[in-house]
Amino acid sequence: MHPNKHQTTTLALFCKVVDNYGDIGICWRLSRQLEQEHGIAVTLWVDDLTSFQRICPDVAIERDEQMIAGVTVRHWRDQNGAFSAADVADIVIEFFACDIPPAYIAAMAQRTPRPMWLNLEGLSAEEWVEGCHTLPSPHPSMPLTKYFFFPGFTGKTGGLLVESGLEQQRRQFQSDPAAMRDFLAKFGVTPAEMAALKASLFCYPHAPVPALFAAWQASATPVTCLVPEGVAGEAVQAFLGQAAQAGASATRGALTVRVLPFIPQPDYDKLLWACDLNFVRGEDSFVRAQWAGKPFIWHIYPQDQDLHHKKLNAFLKRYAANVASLNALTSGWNGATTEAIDWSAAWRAFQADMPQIAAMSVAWQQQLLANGDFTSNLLSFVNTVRSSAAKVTV
Ligand code: TRH
Repeated sequence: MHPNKHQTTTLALFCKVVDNYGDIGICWRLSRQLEQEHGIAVTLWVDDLTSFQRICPDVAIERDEQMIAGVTVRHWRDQNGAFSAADVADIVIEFFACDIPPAYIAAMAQRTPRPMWLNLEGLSAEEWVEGCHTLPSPHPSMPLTKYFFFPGFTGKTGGLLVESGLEQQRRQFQSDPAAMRDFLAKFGVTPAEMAALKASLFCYPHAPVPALFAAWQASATPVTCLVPEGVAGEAVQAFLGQAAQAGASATRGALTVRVLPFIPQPDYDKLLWACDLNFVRGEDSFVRAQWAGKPFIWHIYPQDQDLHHKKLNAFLKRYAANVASLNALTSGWNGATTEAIDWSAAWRAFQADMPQIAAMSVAWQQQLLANGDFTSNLLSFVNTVRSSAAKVTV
């Protein structure tokens, strides 16, 4: 529990795992931060404990209710639960418009005072986000209002998830070569592999990994690619000539590929800090790569009709408008360009720009931090709505 506060505010966060690990990854970070930094009693309702366990090995998948890191975790099995007004939290959050159980919504309408109800949206750098952030949506039949809350890259959005001690932890880790060495050695990374340019690889299965591997193999300087088990399985297996299981590794030309276990979330953050370059995807690892302060290449979650290309370009425009090599490699990685790519040339150009990109990321972080952190912004918004509702009642 937060040392200075009584847990007077309660919050229920409903998380439906659509696929992969980002939904629960984000909800889990948010839950922990609400509890640890704001003293809020959080209940995290999650429908898929197996995915949760992969990023948080403390999760017992057979349990209906458990307490992990001060957060009550409830297995959200179905929509049939029975709830009364007393079961409803002060703040109710649904993640990515997941449908919370009808009986819970009915109980929300019966509770006095009404809970603050928020829908947390996905991250996008597109401009329309600013216009939709914090918009109210009255329930069609019940006396309830839901508010949309968006993460984002500007001061007119909710900002990004970032824990208050994160920057200091990262700096401490990155300034301690022995800690970084021990961390990587735990996963079997050898001293020679550590001495090379280290790149972590997390992407969707359709990424052009074979083309990148070929460019790295032909690289003038050695590259170590660290890939968690289950990521880019086919391409990694083809490179290794054996099953892509944790511990497997092979070297061809300048490239060594090593398979790591799929690691707990805090270790994944450290992996990003320990590498020189990170390939990340989706939303949560994408944000963490920005806090790592290292060059990164984003593999965006694919959407129908290539809608994600717009989203990708909106981000690149804000983040890297002036760095041609970063734009080129990212566009190629995401299949967002019609031009044929010479991967070796694209890699060489990007590698030459890496010091400049790393320096640029410091200013980028400052810009993001100026927007405040997502969790505090969310709670300030809750307070603002509550105090204006109180004024109306008076
Ligand atoms: O897993 P993702 O692709 O997740 C999501 C979901 O697909 C979601 O439905 C979609 O809306 C969203 O992307 C855009 O990628 P993401 O968001 O990076 O989440 C991965 C999480 O897994 C993140 O919290 C880091 C964690 N992780 C580990 O804990 N250990 C690991 O070894 C790795 C590779 C990741």
